[in-house]
Amino acid sequence: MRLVAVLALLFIAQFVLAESKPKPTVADAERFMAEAESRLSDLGVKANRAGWIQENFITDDTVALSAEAQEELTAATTELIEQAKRFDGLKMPPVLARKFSLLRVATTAPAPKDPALRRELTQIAASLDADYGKGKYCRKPDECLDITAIERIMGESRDPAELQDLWLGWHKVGAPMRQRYSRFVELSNQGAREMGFADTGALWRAGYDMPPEQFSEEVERLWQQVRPLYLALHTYVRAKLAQKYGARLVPPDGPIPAHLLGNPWAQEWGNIFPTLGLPEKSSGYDLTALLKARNLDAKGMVRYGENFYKSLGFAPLPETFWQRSLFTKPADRDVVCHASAWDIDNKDDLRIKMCIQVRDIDFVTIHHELGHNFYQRAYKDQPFMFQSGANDGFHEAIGDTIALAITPQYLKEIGLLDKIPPPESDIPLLLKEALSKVAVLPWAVVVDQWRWKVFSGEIKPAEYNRAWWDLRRKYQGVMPPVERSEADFDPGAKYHVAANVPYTRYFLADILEFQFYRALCKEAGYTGPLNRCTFFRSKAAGEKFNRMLELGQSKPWPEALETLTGQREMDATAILDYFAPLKKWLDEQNKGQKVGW
Ligand code: X8Z
Ligand code: ZN
Repeated sequence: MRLVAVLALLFIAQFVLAESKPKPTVADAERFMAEAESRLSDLGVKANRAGWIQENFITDDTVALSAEAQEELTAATTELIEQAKRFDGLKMPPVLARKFSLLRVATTAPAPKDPALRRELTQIAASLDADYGKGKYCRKPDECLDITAIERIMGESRDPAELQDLWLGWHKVGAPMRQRYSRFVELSNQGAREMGFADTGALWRAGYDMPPEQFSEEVERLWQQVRPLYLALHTYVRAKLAQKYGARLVPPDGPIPAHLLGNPWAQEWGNIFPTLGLPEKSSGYDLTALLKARNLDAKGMVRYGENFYKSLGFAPLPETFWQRSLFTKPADRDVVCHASAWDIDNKDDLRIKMCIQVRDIDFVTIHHELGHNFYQRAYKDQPFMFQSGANDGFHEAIGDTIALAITPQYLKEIGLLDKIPPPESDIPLLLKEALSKVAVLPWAVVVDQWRWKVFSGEIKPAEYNRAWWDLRRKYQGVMPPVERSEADFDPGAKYHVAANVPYTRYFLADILEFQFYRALCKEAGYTGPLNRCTFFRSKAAGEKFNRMLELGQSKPWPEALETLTGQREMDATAILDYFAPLKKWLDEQNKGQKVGW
C-alpha cells in the first residue's frame, strides 16, 4: 500500500475510534452524580458511626476501625473526583454543575491515589485525633489532668506560676505529633495536587464560591475592619493585667503572655472578666451562679438550649438525641471532649458530644452545637451534595446567633433571672461578650494563616513553631510564657490542628453571626440597642432563619445570606455596631496608653 493510503486509513480510524467512545451527555452526568451521591452518603454514614465510637471510646481498635472507614470514604471521593474529570467542559444545568464543583472540594484531607499512601494518610489523621483526645498532663504522680480539667483550672486560677505550669504541661501533647504532622502535610498536598489544586490550603480556600485568592483577600478585608476594635480591647486588658501581675510579667507596651488570659490558647478571655477591675456585680448577674443556683445538670442545660429553638418554631429534637448524645465526661475511659455536633445518618440521628460543665461558657457552647444540629435537620431533604452549610462559616454561626440572644431579658423570661439589670450594666456585659467574640477574632485568623503557609511550603517543618509564634504575636499580640523551640509543636496542642479541621470558619462565623442576629432582631420587630435584643419566641424570626437554613449548600452563599439579611456580602459593620458603645468606652479608658505591641 502506498504511504498516502496508509495515512488516510489512519486518519479515518481515528474518527471511528473516537466514535466508539462517545462524548458524555448531560444524562450521563446526571447518572454519574446520582450514583456518586448515594455512594458517598452510604460511606459517610459508615465513617460517622466509626468516628463516633472512636471519639467516645478511644482504643487502638476503635482508632483502626475509624481510620479504615475514613479510608474507604476518602478512596471513593478521590476516585469519583478523578472520574468526574471526563465531564469537564460539558455544559450542564446550574444545579448539576454546582454538584460537580462541590464534589471537587468535598474533602479536607485529600489523599493520593496510591492506596498505600492513602492508608498512611488516614492512619496518621486518626492517630493525631486520638493523641489529642488522650492528652494529659500529670502535674503530680497521682494527679493527671485532661484538657477539660486544664481548661477549668486555667479559667479559675489567677496564680501565674500555676498557670504557666499548666500551659507548659498541656503544650507537651503537641511535640510527639510533629513528625506525623509534617508527613500528613506532604501526603495531603500530594492528594490535592493530583486533584488539580496548588496544595491542600488552596483546596480549603476553594470552598467559598469565589477563587481561592479572592477568599484570602476577603479574610484580610474583614480582619482590617475589626482590627481597631481588637486593639482597643487588647490595650485595655493588657493594662489591667499589668496592674495585677506587674510590668515585669506583663510589659505594658508588649505582647500579653498567653497563659494569663484564662484559656490554654488565649483564644477566649471571658474567664478573666472578674480580674478586670470592674465593680463586683456591675454586670448585674453571673450566669454560672444562676445555673448552679437552679441545680441544673448537663442535660437540663441542653433542654434550655432546645427550648430556645422550639420557641422559634423548630420541631423538638428526636428522642434518640437524648439517648445517644454524650453530655458529661465519663469517669472510666478516654473520650475526645472537644465539643461537637453529629448528624450520623443524614436524616434524624442527631447528637452532640460534649463534656459539659455547669458554667456560662458551656451554656453558650451548647447553643452553638445545637445550631449545627438544627441546621443539619433543616437541610436534610436537599440532595446529598447540598447537605451542608452555605459555607462552613454559616454552619459555625447558627448556634452562636442564638447564643447572642441570651440577654438578661431572655433569662428573665425563662425564670433564671429575677431582675433585668439597669442600663449601666451594658458596658460590663458588652465587655464580657467582647472577651469572647472580639478576642477570638485574630486567633481565628492565625490558625489557618499558619496552616495555609504550611501547606504552601512557605513555612517549612524546621520552622513550624517559630512561624506559629510569629503569627500569634503579629495578629493577637500574645507571646509564650517561656522561650519555645523547634523541639515543641505548639499548633498540635489545639484540637483543630490535631484533628485537621479548618479554622477560618470561626472567623467568618464571628462576623456572620452578628449579621444574622441583626436581621433576626429586625424580623422580630425589635428596635432598641442591638446588644439588648432577644428574638426568643419570635415565629417570624424563626421562619426567616429556617428559610436560609433549609437551603443548605444548594445556592452560592451570597444568596443564602441575602435570604436572611438582604445583604450579599460578609460585613463586619454588624459586629462593630453591636460593640460600638463598648468601643467608645474602651477608647476613653485607654487614653494615654500605648496601643499595640
Ligand atoms: O470548636 C469549636 C466548637 C465545635 S465546632 C466547640 N469552636 C472553636 C474552638 O473551640 O476553638 C467554637 C468556637 C471556636
Ligand atoms: Zn461548631
